[in-house]
Amino acid sequence: MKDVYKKPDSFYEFFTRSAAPDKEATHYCPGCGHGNIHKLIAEAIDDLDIAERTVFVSPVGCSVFGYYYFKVGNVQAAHGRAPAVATAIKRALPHSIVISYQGDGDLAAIGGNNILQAANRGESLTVIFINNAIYGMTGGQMAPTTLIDQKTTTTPYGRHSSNEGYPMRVSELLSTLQAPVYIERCTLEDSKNIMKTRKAIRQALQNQIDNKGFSLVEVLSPCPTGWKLDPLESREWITKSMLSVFPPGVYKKRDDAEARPIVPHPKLNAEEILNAIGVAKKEDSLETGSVGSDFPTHELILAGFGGQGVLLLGQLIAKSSMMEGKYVAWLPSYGPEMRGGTANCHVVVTNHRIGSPLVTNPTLLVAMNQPSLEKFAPQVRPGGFVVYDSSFVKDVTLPDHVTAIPIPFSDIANKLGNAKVANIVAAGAVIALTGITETKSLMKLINALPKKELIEANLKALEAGREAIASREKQTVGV
Ligand SMILES: Cc1ncc(C[n+]2csc(CCOP(=O)(O)OP(=O)(O)O)c2C)c(N)n1
Ligand code: SF4
Repeated sequence: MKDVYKKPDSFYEFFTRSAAPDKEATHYCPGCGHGNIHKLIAEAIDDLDIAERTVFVSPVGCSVFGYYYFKVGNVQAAHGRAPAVATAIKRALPHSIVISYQGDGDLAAIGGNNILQAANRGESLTVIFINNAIYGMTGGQMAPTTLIDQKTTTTPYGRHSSNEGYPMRVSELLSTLQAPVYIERCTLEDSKNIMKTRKAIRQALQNQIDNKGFSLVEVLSPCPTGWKLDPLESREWITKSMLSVFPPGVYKKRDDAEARPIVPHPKLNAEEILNAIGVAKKEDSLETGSVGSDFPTHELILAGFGGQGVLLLGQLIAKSSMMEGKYVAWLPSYGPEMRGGTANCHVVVTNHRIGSPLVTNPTLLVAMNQPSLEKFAPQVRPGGFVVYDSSFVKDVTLPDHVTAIPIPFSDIANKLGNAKVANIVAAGAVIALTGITETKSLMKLINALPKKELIEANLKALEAGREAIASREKQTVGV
């Protein structure tokens, strides 16, 4: 047999998340164990020939960007909810191979009950549990697995059992349950143990291929950044400090476990689903609201940096439209990272019930910064509008089928004496352009905002936004 040294095929050729998108670097810190474990998983997926049917569920934590690396099906789950999301995928697609990849904050803290219930139900999943005894992504806070006396940003004098309890031993805890078929704890302290981890990951995947039930591999993994050690010291710290608290080994292996029968679930159409959950389809499901049938449907995406107030902008438009008897939806979205991400919200305002709050092809985009324009402008539907903050957005290339409206929201807000009201300038512009809601309804909401000192500037900002549009020809917006 010939040894072949190459990047696993289950990885993308380039990892576009990293600073240099044409390079092979990941976003992980030097010496971080996530990289090792990713590689072991990707090699196993290749060798077991399951890439076509694998779904990788990455929740929140440093592993959140799994989808930038694994060339398989990917779903990003809310913090701690990967086992529930994985359960849904596995049950809907019984032949898929579902990997729930979770950190210790994610799995043992916020998602503690999720993992317990999934393990107890014996879901046929493969869980890879990265135990680095700390919250890495958010800057090194205490996790349930943090060691006694270990210093973290939230236990600066060390963890004390009298105050914070004891390190949680997840493998031991879950192995008391009847259903799981395989639970093993491994470590990344040295090459020998990395090879053991490799074997355990393969076993856990093979169990799922054989449809045996719930398997979990816990991996003691270095977090040099959170531990404030260099990569070599981190490996030594696992040996010196972690092994006595988290002894490696096989905690559960049910050799008697038999392949579980795959029970096909009935496929229901929309009406049958509504009946099954007790919501009978009503004749009036498309009844119009109190605004009349000629009110057009507005589907907006409002986007900018976190802190620019785009979520509030969307809330104000939605609430004010709701006060006027329209059907509305407001769906916020911000990156899973703690800071520095973009924020956006989807807003639907219409005269009939809304099936989904998701806006895929907006009638109008408000872009408060360059990345938002670049990301969402291509989605704007033909005949739609792109209103952008020309104080910041300088490089504008837009599809021919949209109308671009530059307004210097931030410069206008600064002239009014407060940069914070740029989002309200945008609100004035949106209202004037679309007629989505009435200025007086929005003024009522502004008057009720908690920051009373901003009321005057906000009202002026609303008017300034309206004026910026007033000079333009009246156009029909919405569908
Ligand atoms: C609902 C929710 N609560 C809190 C956070 C903040 N948060 C992001 S990552 C994280 C901890 C992740 O730690 P861990 O699971 O141990 O993963 P690691 O980063 O160490 O790999 C927290 C609390 C969030 N994103 N969402
Ligand atoms: S903070 Fe820790 S877990 Fe996160 S990438 Fe860095 S070393 Fe890895």
